[in-house]
Amino acid sequence: MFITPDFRLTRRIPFNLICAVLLFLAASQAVVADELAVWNFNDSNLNVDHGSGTLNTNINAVNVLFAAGTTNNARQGDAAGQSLSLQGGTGNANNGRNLTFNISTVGFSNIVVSFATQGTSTGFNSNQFQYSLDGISFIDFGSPFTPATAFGSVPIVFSLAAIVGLNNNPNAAFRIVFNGATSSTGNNRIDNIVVEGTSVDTSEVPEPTSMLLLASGLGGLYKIRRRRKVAKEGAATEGRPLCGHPPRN
Ligand SMILES: [Ca+2]
Ligand SMILES: [Ca+2]
Repeated sequence: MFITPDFRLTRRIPFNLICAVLLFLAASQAVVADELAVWNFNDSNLNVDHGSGTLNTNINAVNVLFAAGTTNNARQGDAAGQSLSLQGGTGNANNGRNLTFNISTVGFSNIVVSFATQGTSTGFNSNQFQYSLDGISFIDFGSPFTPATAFGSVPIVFSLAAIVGLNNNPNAAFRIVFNGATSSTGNNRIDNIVVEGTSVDTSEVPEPTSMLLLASGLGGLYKIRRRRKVAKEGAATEGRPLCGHPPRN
């Protein structure tokens, strides 16, 4: 059975669809997910490797080492390279000490912190993630976690979207507090620390030029529709049959 296409529908869709796509593109300019800071430790130091931020630890320097890393949670094509390796230290002196990273989240919301980790049987097996709104006072987030014995492929992820105080905050900070080490050489490796957010920077709202292009595009579409309307009215006046069914106005 042959079905005659409904020309009213097929000729109306492009205009509505194109308008919707243009409006979506304009709106999407203001929402861009981004990595604020990434540490891959491949250069065997605590300096940030992508983005900006600072990373510090009060663990005894002799117990801050670097060992084989992983591609688990790696970004921007980073190789496994090295990872940070933190030891319990003599007399397990490093229990209760931490790794702290400060990152400005200005222009971003929906902050997410993630990293890959593994630990030996006598390493830190009870680690607490924390966040700070002022870089001074830290608040527990979630329950203590125990690193797996191997990096594996699934990172530890803390989604902080509900902590609105972390949005657009120049003093945002995060911390991992290590506990549970039972030997001096027991250790915890950490690799590919990533702090991400969603851009809410109003400077990314479409620029005047973009808005002009959008407006001119919509104006052009209006003119096309207007010409079709005039042609339709002219054809009706002359009593000529129309090809299919023109758009309803
Ligand atoms: Ca690495
Ligand atoms: Ca580095």
